Amino acid sequence: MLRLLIVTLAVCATICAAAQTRNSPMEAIAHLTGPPQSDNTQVKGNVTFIQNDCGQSVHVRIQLENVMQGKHGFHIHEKGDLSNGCTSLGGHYNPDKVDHGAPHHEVRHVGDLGNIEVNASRIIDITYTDSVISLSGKRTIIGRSVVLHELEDDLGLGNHTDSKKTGNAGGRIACGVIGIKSDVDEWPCRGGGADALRQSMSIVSIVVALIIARGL
Ligand SMILES: *[C@@H]1O[C@H](CO)[C@@H](O)[C@H](O)[C@H]1NC(C)=O
Ligand SMILES: *[C@@H]1O[C@H](CO)[C@@H](O)[C@H](O)[C@H]1NC(C)=O
Ligand SMILES: *[C@@H]1O[C@H](CO)[C@@H](O)[C@H](O)[C@H]1NC(C)=O
Ligand SMILES: [Cu+2]
Ligand SMILES: [Zn+2]
Repeated sequence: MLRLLIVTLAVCATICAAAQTRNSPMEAIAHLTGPPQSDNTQVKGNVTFIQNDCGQSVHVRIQLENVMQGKHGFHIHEKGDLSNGCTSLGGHYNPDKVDHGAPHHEVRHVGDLGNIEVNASRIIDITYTDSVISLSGKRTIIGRSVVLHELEDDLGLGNHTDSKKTGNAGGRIACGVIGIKSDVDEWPCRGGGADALRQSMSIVSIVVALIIARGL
């Protein structure tokens, strides 16, 4: 009986450890294009997202060209539906139904990534980290979209009526749907996924072990 108990606990420990180890980061990509601008050029490029494990921050790299110099609102929008170009992607991804804000604000839409500032080269290549968006879990941004706006996002601080909804960032000059890029078989934390199963199995084995121990 004691041997069985030890074996059970060992199995549990192995499963628990397996649930905490990831071999490679989760990676996603969106390819962006947009409608012709006033000078007939189109914004193009990509945005990549890397998250090393569920619950961790996401590293965002934005590589775009043909963007007009200046600040442009940059958000995750709720839908991945391009049937009407950038206009059918819905509003800012906002599962908490709160006001629009800046990335560093306590109150913000999940999708509020602030502004990007483009210099005279009209090319941008920047990387930053956000701790609110996620590639995993119930609120994954996979299947949603990125949208670049014509104007500066006022971060909810302006006095326009749309300030607390959209940041009054104007039209949509480029967009793309966020898809899986990395070679990862299992995406953890997708509500009730493999992780939850592993966890409940671990709990079951502990309970079984305790019952056996009592019976000794
Ligand atoms: C993303 O865009 C940059 C700049 O245009 C390009 O060099 C890079 O190859 C692109 N990456 C992918 C995966 O398409
Ligand atoms: C303009 O931005 C690009 C891309 O982010 C950067 O490589 C370049 O050095 C910048 N140019 C100036 C003059 O700051
Ligand atoms: C807010 O409105 C006032 C009066 O209409 C205007 O003078 C001011 O520039 C506006 N501020 C911002 C940040 O838009
Ligand atoms: Cu937007
Ligand atoms: Zn917003």
